[in-house]
Parts: sequence; C-alpha cells; structure tokens
Amino acid sequence: MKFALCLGGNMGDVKSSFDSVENALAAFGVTAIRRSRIYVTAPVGCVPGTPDFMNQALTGECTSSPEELFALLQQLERRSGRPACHSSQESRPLDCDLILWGEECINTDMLTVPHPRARIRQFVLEPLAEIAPEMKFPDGVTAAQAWEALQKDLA
Ligand code: PH2
Ligand code: MG
Ligand code: MG
Repeated sequence: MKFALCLGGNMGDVKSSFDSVENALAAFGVTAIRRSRIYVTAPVGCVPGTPDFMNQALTGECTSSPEELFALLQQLERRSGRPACHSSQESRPLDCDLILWGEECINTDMLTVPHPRARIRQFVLEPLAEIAPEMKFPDGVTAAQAWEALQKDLA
C-alpha cells in the first residue's frame, strides 16, 4: 500500500531524526521512499514560546499492515527520546504521523487515518502536495486540491 507520513520535531537534531526514520523504514521493507524538502513552520496549538518546528512529508510503499507500520513509528518516536505519554501541545524531538494509507479510512482505538487534522494543517498539506500531489483522501480529493482549498481558507 502507498502511504504518507508527516514528520515533525522541534527539539534536538531534527534533521538527523528524519534521516533515521528513512533508514528505519527502509530496513522495515518500505520501498519507493520519497521525502519533501524540510519546512520550518510556526507551532500550531502549542503554548506561547514554543520553538518553530521542522516538518517533512514522506511517502512510501509497504506490504505490512497499517498497525505494524504504526507500531514502528511509535518505536521511532520513543527512541528519539520522546516520552510515551505526551501532549500534542508539547515540544518533541520527533513526531511521525500517519496521514494517508492508500485511500482507506481506519478507525481503531490506536489509529485514525486519514489523520483527523491533516486537511486543516499547512505543515501537513504543503509538503505532501510537493511530493504526492495526486495522492487521494478517501473522499477522492487529492493532496494538491486539499492544499489549494486550505490556501483559499487561509487567505
Ligand atoms: N505538531 C503538533 C502541534 N503543532 N505545529 C507545527 N508547526 N508542526 C507540527 O508538526 C506540529 C505543530 C502536534 O503533533
Ligand atoms: Mg502530530
Ligand atoms: Mg503524532
């Protein structure tokens, strides 16, 4: 299945954390890995004074289940030094969010895909539209169209 991630972080050596995500995904068997450029983005929904984030979209192809991939992503977040229990408003060395899993909707206790806030976040859609403009959300809207729509909303 083709999938899309949004990588983020605002503590420590974020670029090398992003590199280690690519290496770990390749070792896990993910192929056709593509990464956007790194975007420096203002924090959204964080306490005042939170440092800027770096964000990057990553796409790949995977033969394992979304749950298996998600477990790997959590392991990588943990390995970067991020506590297991962590508010989304806090700074973090590494966040690996599963944004799209093909055009599927997944709703389990662990996992909600598409990521519920993907369509309202510039730091998700802009990098994703850069590398996978044709990738579709379950309603058939492409990443490029979603990014265009968000830009209109933001204007
Ligand atoms: N992630 C968050 C909260 N706010 N802001 C930016 N700019 N980038 C992020 O990756 C981000 C955020 C929670 O995961
Ligand atoms: Mg996140
Ligand atoms: Mg996350």
